Amino acid sequence: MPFKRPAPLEASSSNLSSPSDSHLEDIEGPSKRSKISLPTKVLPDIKLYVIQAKLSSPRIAELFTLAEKHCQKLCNDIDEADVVVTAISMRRRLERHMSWEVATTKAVVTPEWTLPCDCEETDYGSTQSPVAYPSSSASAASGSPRQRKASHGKIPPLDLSAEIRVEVPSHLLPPRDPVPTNLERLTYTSRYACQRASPLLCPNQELALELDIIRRSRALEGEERSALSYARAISTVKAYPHRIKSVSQVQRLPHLGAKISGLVEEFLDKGQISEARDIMTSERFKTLTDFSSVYGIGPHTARRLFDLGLRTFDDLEVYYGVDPAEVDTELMELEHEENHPGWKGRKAAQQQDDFDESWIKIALGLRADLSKKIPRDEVDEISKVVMHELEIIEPGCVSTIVGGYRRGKPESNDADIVFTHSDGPKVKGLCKRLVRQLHKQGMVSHVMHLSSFHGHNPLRTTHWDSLEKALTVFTLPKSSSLYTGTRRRLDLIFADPNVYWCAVVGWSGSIMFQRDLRQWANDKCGIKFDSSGITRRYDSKPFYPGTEKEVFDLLGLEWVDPTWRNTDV
Ligand code: TTP
Ligand code: MG
Repeated sequence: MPFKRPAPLEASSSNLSSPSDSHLEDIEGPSKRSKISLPTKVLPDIKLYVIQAKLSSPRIAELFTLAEKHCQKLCNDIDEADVVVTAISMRRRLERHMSWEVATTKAVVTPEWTLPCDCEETDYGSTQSPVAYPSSSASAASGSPRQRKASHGKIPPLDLSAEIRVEVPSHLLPPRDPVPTNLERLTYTSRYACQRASPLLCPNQELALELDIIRRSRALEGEERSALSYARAISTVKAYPHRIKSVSQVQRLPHLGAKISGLVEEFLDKGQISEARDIMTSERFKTLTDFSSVYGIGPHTARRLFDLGLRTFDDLEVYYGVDPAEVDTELMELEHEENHPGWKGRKAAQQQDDFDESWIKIALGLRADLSKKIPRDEVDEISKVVMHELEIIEPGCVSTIVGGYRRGKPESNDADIVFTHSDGPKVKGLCKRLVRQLHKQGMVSHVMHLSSFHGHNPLRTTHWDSLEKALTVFTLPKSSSLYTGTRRRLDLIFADPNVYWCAVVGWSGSIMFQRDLRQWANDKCGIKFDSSGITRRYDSKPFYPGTEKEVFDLLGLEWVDPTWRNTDV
């Protein structure tokens, strides 16, 4: 963004230049200079404001003394200043002290503007002042004044990138070369889904879909064990690499017992499973499916509503007294970690009807939007926009888009993003700060669950992940080329850098893959694994995998790329 040079500076000095045309540039830290002085030709009527951030107390005192000595007026209000002195080199950091609009009306200079004595004799003159935030991009290609200075060996070279980032350790970034999946070392006969290669679409996808109807019906009816059996069978089918022509091919595969083998046989004969077809035509299944698609309505509530005679979304809206206007304006922010199950318990919570009914009301009002699938490019855009806002409040974060997107799904029901920062303590409280920032920018309208951070607890019996997270409703800003105004579900998950890759693995899914990872870790390694960490059971020793592959290495597993973790339909 172009800066306007302040008139007084333009007209005044030969010794000082006003912000000249060049790009935002990084500057040498003030600590390297032991002594400073104002230029001999001073501008007496300049009002000076010193941003004290990144300056040591002695240096601030020195700046003040020099300003006074040279009759420059120090002011307390940044808005009144002609010149702002700062050691801050990044726009986003500067914006914490003054708005960019205000910055563009002033000369924003580095402390070196108050030239060191030894530099006064150099050619550090009217075209080469140490300007922190110069006015246009004109000289970007040729280099800034300070860069030219560097070529004289006087001042170290500068990084001219406008997006100077806090250094992110490479292990927190995705590997430069993706780790290939050695399919030959994965085996579809394994009992554990995390040892099988499960593509997004498998050669027996129709069979998997048919079995999934029965699984969903069982889950809706509260028959959890049966639902799990079907989920396991489906995950086996998903990993079977050949088209099934005869049931004898698969009878010996794990999780395909007599009952499900019979269904496979029926499918091979008739191209469908009669029980699945019956389920599909039942009013009860259709209604329970619709009702439980509303965030916050679990199978138990869905069944209760059905028993009350409710059948349609209109019935539900009347029952819950949905007022669309209210839905549009209200920001829900619920923080009751104590009483509310963590996200991992989300499904369980829905089953137990643990959800506050006011959530249901909100979710019902948002149903039209939230039921629409999110295409991949929009997930990318959401991530970009969110990272931009995060960079403003905490530079140097990294993130991975997880969930179905990461497994290659062309469309997702929500966007899931895991974040961290190489400086662990900075992660604490960051989720809440980001949500507030996104809300301030008009992007997050609802927060369905905001949990606070607590450490990984290896003794916890129930499987809740202990990461800091917010389940939100998000809308892209109007400035986005993909803006449609459609509200989307966005899950933000913050992990300590030590457990970042555990969180990425855990949230990448799919569900059966995760379930079996935990099972494998427990059965074979004596380790407790979940999205919030890895600990050895017998002494609770934590392990901190430095990469995603290291999570697999630690568990003695072959690497499986996320695109081969599609164990669910
Ligand atoms: P989801 O966002 O619910 O699922 P998804 O991203 O795979 O698919 P979509 O959003 O399109 O519906 O959850 C994200 C990941 O979290 C999921 O892939 C696996 C993990 N997860 C569990 O481990 N257990 C669970 O009960 C759920 C719901 C998710
Ligand atoms: Mg998802």
